[in-house]
Amino acid sequence: MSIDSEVTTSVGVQYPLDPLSRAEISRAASILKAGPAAADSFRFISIELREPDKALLRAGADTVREADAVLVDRADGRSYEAIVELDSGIISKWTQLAVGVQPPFMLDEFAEGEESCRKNPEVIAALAERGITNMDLVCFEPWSVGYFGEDNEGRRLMRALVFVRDEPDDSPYAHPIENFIVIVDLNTGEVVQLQDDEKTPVPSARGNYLPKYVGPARTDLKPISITQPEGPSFNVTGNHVQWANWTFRVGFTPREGLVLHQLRYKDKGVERPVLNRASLSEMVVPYGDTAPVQAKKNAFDSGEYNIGNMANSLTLGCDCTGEIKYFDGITTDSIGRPVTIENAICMHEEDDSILWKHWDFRENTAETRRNRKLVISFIATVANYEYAFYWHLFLDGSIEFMVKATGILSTAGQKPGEKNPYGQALNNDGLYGPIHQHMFNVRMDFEVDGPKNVVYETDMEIPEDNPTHTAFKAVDRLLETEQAAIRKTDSAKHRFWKIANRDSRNFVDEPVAYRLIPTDGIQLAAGDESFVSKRAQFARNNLWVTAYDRTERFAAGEFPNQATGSDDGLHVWTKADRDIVDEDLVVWYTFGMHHVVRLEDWPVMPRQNIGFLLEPHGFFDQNPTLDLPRVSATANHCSADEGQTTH
Ligand code: ABN
Ligand code: CU
Repeated sequence: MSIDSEVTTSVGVQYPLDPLSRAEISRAASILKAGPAAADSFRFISIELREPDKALLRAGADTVREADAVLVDRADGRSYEAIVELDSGIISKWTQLAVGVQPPFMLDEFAEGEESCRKNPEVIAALAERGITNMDLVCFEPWSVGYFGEDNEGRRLMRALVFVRDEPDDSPYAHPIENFIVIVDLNTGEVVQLQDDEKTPVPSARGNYLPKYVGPARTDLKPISITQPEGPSFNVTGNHVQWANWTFRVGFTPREGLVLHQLRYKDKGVERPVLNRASLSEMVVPYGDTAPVQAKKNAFDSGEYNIGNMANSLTLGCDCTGEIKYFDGITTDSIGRPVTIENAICMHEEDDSILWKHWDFRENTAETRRNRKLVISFIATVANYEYAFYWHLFLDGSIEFMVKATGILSTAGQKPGEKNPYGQALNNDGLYGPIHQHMFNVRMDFEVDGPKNVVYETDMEIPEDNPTHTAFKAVDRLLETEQAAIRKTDSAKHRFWKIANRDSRNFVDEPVAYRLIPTDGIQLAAGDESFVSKRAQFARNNLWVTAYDRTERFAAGEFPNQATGSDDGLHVWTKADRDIVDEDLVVWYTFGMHHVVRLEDWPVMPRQNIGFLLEPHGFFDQNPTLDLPRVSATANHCSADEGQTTH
């Protein structure tokens, strides 16, 4: 087994929340290989920073660098969790997980699984029966088998959807081989099942978006150049960022991708905490089509595939424009070597139109201040789809989380002329896009002016005593326990939630707060009796609040791959119904997109924005941006030193 040359015993000077360096990953792997993971049959799934205890960090105590590792032993299919102390080399935990626990798939397993399908004689013969003989053009898309009530005897199983291209750069998604599924054991490489059912003709019309197929690009659009002649307004030291009044630390994990740590807003010279940690905790994409292949599609792209591992290396001018600061994402391959995803995280500023304006019509003067946002993002490719994840920080203390869903539909085939009621025909050749949802959950370890917070639900109410018939007011209801805090959005009540600190009072003696504006607050459409709903219970509701527990990290549990959903995740932890009043608490928000496929989503989908907002709500004593400068006069910016005289 090869061991990376960067093995070292020195870990250098880091902040305790900095992701593991390449050297630290190599060291953790070599310690495990010299110990319990000596056999060649071990596959590393992840080696990542074990974040130090928050109480220790807050107290400024010394912390040690530790790695959390997850491994699979291909010899017997058992999985393991380990903790390695990097300085001492001590393995402080080596735990065999229960039979059937399947950590996320690795990228190299995708390739190995596809290869197992491609060279399998039964698969080759069955495809030949369908007239498909060039195996190089066949794509076996490595989905997890998920869980549908069967006993998989602890096997690590990929359920390959199969597509065929006309030539290597032809889009496979135009040509699904419907009713043809290959199930592969990723530990043994064995094809365990071939499901070769009704021979629906493969749609032959192409669905390409490459210029060579589409034709010449239009020429009418003049360049837009974003220039910051004096450079960007952020300062970066290691993983620490300071921008406008904001400070935070950038993190990256294989499971979550981008993580924000210690997000604070400097107000009157004091750095006030808002979020201790925020990241995508899980997502699921369940399909509503009952066709046999489609009904089993539900991708937990974080917990089944480690979405951080699938982060793109971003390209200047394409993925982000302007004055960019990139951060690499460091992850692990199957043999424990560090893998650097260069430029995995992009950070830049964007103009964001006006922040505030008023024209004093009596004086004929106008004051306008422009907004700008700091964009911190990463983009992951999960086979067919791209998800671009953005945190936006604004000058007024607002925060936005946005997902741009793009890429290519996961398609299906029907007989030409048929009209599947659960999908949208994409052409007249049998290709259709089944209806589905993209559901996301973001975990936010709030710390609004300190660790002890409460959550209120704020609804618009019309009082019974309403003689003028005009009355409406906002009414706060304290959510006292975890069960009481399992909530759905209610747009008729203009519902939002406030995360407040009752020990920190604003100017008018109210608790300082941030509010969560629940945009895109949809819920899972699949019935409660479905397997996917039992596994993705986080998506049955929009708000969950838990008492902080460092082991509760991911909304559908630590290992949702092939799991039943019965013993881990938000719905299990909240059964304890812990007190969440004036406690260190974590807010989990589920939101999503109900993807009713349209023709315009083909052959590549224009981005759909999905997300939510966090806004200061009595956190500041007034608009915190009065000190913004007027926009300076330039040829194409309206401005005047003494105020504008037009509006
Ligand atoms: N979107 C499901 C998926 C993710 C990664 C690899 C294959 C399939
Ligand atoms: Cu979609």
